[in-house]
Amino acid sequence: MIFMTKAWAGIAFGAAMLMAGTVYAVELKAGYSLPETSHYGVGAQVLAEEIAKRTNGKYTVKGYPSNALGGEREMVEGAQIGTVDIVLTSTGPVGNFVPDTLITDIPFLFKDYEHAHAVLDGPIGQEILDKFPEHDLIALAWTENGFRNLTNSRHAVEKPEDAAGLKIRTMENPVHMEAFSQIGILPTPMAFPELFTALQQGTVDGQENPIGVIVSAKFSEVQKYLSLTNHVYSPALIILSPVVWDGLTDEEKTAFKEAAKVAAKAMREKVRADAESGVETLRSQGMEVVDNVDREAFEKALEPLMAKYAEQFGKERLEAIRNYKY
Ligand code: EAX
Repeated sequence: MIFMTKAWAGIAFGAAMLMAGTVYAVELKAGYSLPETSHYGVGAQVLAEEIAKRTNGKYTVKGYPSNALGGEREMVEGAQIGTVDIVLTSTGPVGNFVPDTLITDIPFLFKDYEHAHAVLDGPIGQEILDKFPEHDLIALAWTENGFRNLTNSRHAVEKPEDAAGLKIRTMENPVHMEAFSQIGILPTPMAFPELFTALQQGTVDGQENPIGVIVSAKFSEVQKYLSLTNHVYSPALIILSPVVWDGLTDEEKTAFKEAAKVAAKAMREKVRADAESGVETLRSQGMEVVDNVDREAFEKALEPLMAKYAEQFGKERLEAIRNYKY
């Protein structure tokens, strides 16, 4: 399957469709990086219900949690060639495929959940989703991973100077790596499936993720300090393979998009609930929580990068996001 070309995958999918016309429903594989109990699990479950309902059972969705289909970068690659049908993923590695998403990964860009939702669900977000087909991917909807927070095994981090010198795993994302370097952190890009072991063995001192991810991935077992940095909003996407998309009727395409919107909303609600309850959970599991983080100092430390971002992404586009009315 791994070496299957897109054309072959298309033929195989076509054959499955013919059978669907007679007896079988078409089962789509939906991969994600966290357990079923996570926000991604909620998203996959709701997506499955909504797609089955809206296509009268012609399509079913089977979830593959916990990186069963590979890390997020591998799953997106799989979607491009049709070996993976659906991916629920953070934007982490997506900028390597669709560079237009990188603007959404800039630290301190979104002020709060409402700001992020308004921008991503509005014309700016839609413009980015429209770029996916040029890169052999279909983005059905924006959804959410959450605001990211720093954990480490060395010491409490309150301000940028405390973080300097730490070896921190980042996602495979150039914007994140650059931002961490700017603070004096040693960024180590790594796929999520390798992260728990890397933390356990001390290959890296820390990592950063939304509270719901830190809870689901059980990072409290291998990390002592949690700093509530909320340094960057981490969007997520529901991605469909173009091999599947090309075989859908117009009505089915609408059904898939509508289903993804419902799933995206359920996922966002779970992210919010986890962020609210998760800090206490992590504390009770023995993490020391730093809640007086000097966020202004972190934002200031990143200022020198902003001129570069303005050049890279366009000053007007950045301002349109920052000043978006919601
Ligand atoms: O999407 O790689 C990451 O840190 C992501 O936030 C995680 O896989 C959830």
